[in-house]
Amino acid sequence: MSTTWHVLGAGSLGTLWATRLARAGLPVRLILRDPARLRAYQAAGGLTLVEQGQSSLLAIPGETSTSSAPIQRLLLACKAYDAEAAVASIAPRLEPGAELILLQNGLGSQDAVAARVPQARCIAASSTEGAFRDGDWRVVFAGHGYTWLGDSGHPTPPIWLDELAASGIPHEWSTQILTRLWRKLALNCAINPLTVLHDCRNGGLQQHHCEVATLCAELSELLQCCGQPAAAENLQQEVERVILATAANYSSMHQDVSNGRRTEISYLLGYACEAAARHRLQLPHLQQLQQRLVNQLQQRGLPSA
Ligand code: NAD
Ligand code: KPL
Repeated sequence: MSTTWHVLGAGSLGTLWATRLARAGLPVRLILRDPARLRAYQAAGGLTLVEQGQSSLLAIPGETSTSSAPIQRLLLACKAYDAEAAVASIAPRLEPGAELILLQNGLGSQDAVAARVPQARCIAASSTEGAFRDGDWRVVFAGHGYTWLGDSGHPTPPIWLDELAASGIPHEWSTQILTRLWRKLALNCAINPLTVLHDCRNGGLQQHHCEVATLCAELSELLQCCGQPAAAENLQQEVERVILATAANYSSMHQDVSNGRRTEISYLLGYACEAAARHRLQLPHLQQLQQRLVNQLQQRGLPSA
């Protein structure tokens, strides 16, 4: 009998994972915020995945965090700023040796979660897949990509990677997951805040080449200083490549701001600036960028942390 995949967070990535696992015949249960959300979910009859214009409804069972069933495997699919509280809400249900897969972008939330549940194995993930909700309980699979998974404390891969393969979830076990997370953080710090400040698509940053280059130089210095030289390699080149490859897209932070949603700033630029301060590293452009972004968020009445 396969271990149940508990998925906490029925947003874009949570739905993308839950539906693919369930479609492969694996046992999945969705953890929802409260009884009202659970009732709404049950009324909808399940989660819908829209892929290449085709919709499929998967009747995945739902529950709230207060259900009594023990949890052996949990996919944590909420935003970084919700991760610690979400894990605290299910912590009493974790079985000894439980495994958590943390899908949060940026850095900082993974350590906070691990400190909350020292009895569990925490596996961090870095994903380039793209999905968005086009309605309640519906997700559109927008961008094929890859998910790297790893546990910086224990290099042994978990036994359930073959279940991801069976579900068609492209992935790779990485023994250098921290390097992957730092590299993605640096990319996001070099691109996302500028797209908000210049109110442009990623491609619009081609007009701000010098600003991007200066940020990449400071971010590379930070990565070196934090013991992540591999994450610093050719950073500017990769940032420029991503700007070109995603020129027509709005960055995730731009989308959050323009939809009046909270951003993950504290786990991206905020984390980078705190790390610089800890190392007594002067990175004036990165610090200015953070201040400009905070001002912009405050002007719009959005949380700046
Ligand atoms: P989302 O906002 O679409 O979904 C998060 C869900 O978690 C929401 O439905 C929210 O209600 C739920 N949630 C929060 N706290 C909860 C709790 N205590 N109990 C139950 N549910 C709770 O977010 P997303 O876009 O799926 O992003 C999740 C993470 O994945 C983020 O860190 C994001 O940066 C990262 N990511 C997303 C994408 C993408 O394409 N969407 C791609 C790569 C990485
Ligand atoms: O990950 C991204 C995002 O928008 O969050 C990219 C496309 C790489 C831009 O930083």
